[in-house]
Amino acid sequence: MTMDKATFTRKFCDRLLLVFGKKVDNATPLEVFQTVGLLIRDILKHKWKKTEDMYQQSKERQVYYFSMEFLLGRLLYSNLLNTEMYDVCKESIAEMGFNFEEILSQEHDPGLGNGGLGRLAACFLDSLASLELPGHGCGIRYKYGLFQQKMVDGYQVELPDYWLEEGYVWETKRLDKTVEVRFGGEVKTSVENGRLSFHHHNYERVLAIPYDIPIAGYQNNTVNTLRLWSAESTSNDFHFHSSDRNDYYHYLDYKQSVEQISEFLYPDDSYFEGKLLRLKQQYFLVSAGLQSILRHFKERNQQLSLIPDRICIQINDTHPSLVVPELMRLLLDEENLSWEEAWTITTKSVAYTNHTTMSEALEKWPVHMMKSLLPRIYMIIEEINERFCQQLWHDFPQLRDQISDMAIISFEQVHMAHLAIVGSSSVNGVAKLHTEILKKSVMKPFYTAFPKRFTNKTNGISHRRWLLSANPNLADLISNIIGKGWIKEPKELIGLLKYANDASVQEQIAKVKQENKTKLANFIQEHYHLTIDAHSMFDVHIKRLHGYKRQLLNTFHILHLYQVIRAHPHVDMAPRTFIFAAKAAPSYHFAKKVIKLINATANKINQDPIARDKLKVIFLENYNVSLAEKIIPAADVSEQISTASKEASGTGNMKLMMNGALTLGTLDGANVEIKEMVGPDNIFTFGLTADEVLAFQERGAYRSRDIYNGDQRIRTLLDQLVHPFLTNDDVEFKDIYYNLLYNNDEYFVLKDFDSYLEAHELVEQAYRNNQDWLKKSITNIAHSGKFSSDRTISDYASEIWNIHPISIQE
Ligand code: 26W
Repeated sequence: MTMDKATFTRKFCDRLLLVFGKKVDNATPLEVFQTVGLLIRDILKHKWKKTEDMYQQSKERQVYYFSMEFLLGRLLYSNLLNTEMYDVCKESIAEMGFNFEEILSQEHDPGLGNGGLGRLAACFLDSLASLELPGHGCGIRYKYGLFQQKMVDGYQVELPDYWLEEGYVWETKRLDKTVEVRFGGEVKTSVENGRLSFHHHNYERVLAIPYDIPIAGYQNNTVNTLRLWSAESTSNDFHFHSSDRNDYYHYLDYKQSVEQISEFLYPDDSYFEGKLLRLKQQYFLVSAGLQSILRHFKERNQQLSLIPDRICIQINDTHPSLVVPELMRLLLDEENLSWEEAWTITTKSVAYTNHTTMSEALEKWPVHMMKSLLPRIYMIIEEINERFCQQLWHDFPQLRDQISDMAIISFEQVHMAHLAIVGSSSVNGVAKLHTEILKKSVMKPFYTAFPKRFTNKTNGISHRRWLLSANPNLADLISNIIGKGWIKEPKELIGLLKYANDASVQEQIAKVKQENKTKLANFIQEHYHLTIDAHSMFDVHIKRLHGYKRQLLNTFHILHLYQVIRAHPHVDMAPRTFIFAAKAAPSYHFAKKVIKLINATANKINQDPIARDKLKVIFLENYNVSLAEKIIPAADVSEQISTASKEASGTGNMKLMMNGALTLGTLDGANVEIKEMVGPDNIFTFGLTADEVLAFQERGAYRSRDIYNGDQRIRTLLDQLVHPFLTNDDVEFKDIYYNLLYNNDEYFVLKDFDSYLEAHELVEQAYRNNQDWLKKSITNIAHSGKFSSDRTISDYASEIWNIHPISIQE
């Protein structure tokens, strides 16, 4: 159902009047955005209903992607493309006298995720719908998303992100789909008809209210659902007419404790903290999601044994791994199945994706917490554990001495990764190297016991968001050269390869890149009052701030370059602009110091006339999806420099490659596969390999102090940290200094420094040979089709989910 411009404009004016009581000449940009959003939502609603009906009738399996995070980004632009309303809307808006870009920027970017894991979930939803696959998201509607980051005197300051302030135009509240989730209390048992029954008493009741967001496929009729749950209180349990005058206060306490559950997203990324509220959030998501799926299933089916044929639940890391005991609970206690029946259904329906091997990120809940918050769930976990350990003892004699390492409950902790592996039929890593590390080390005994369960699914990104929408000029150029087929079949990007040496194509690619760089330079001028040379090399390091991602190594390289310039003011080098953007977890002291260091470095260098036309450094605040969309199209160099073995995959590497940036990276995560695709001439790799890092760690053979002693450049850099050089004092960066020298540099920053500098030399040489650089750039774009999430989702669909496209007829 598309519309012509006149109809669109007329409907727009009607809606504007109806909703805001305004005429076009006095509407604000926000009102215009919301009105357009409502009109596009109307279009989607028809298709949404059709999709739901078709799925309801079909016997095909559907997948539910359970995730604590969905980092969607703004939706208007992509929904306009998806519904083929882009041109009509843009022209109509312009004719009414509004600035289209300004209207788009009114949409509050929902920050319901931390980083890679949440953004991956959003790319997957996009690909599921675009491939006409029946797949939905299940998450939490946090009232506050990831904090907004402000820089104050070079320090990160966190402000609340109240993203719902103006309402969220894409969501629909579904009160009729409310379910109840229970916390705390006690469990009593009784024997009824010869069967042990479990009764839950004195629990706290929490209402879970779903808000649905339509997820539209690209120019097809599929509209899937992202269902986000909000926690609300119920007043049913309170008898306000009783004589106890404290009832009212008890009620308010209860209301507050319930609403807290979906209040905010935890800002921790790759670091586990055993906070009770977080455990509440996880169970809330899992219980609400499963109840609603089962209810829906039972509307269509009688036989519960059909569940695995109709439903698949993918869990995004271990955060939703309570699906295993919760599904067991529902089947045992509510549906009266036997343990064996329930276990077969559960394990056949659940699949688990691991996103990290770092021990500090692995979730282990204290037994006492689980027991008191979720008494029945804990009983079920105990039983799962008991049976699993028995099975190991009987079926895997070679693993007998490892049972305590593999147990789900040990040392008074519940190991969620073990629960997830035991309770599912599939375990996957997110890049080849990462999956090998899981199999060879982190999950080795599980792999020995269940080799077939483990597979790799290398991550991908939505080429529609990260190329078609974020970089429309490049997208148009590509379509002019190889046709539009790549939008639906991203593999077709490979057609560009034969133009890699074509002077005219190179020139056009260069022109688009230059326009994007100028646009970013203007943005920086406007918002930061900093002039950067739009013709300098844009070297980009954008991702969460974490020790293992080594923003510190990048900063040391910059400080080293500065040192060289100060010693040789006329040194011949390509002018460079270093661009950072990153949020640090509010309690991650070291990461916040690195932010301050980057800002202090920027301050020093940007003000020094000696460095004026060679070096600029800028830290862009509040990194989020919308900012990424501005930076990535303008990047020349993509910094992917994690300590090898630590970055499970990385997805920023893919986004930047797809936009023609060249990777400067370690052989970590998906960088390895990018290198395999583009070949060694079209990527710059350096540093320790994953095997070397793991060997150093095992043998305890690394000594950062030796490197400090043996390398004058490093001594100079580190000593600057504890002298008044970047700031006026000598204490600001002492923690970084101590971390490197006294804590033995956990992430091998000093070890990889030399090799990183050499790689940078090669980058510079390559950049100076403009034609050769463009050839490399085009080669990267051409090979990036492999890293579309369409490929990833096709792999999940055929190898894990066993789901098939359902074409929705108009
Ligand atoms: C419990 C604390 C916590 C929070 C978040 C632990 C772990 C996480 C996530 C697993 C962190 C994360 O986002 N991991 C990233 O996932 C991406 C998608 O697979 C990968 O590309 C990144 O390499 C990985 O760091």
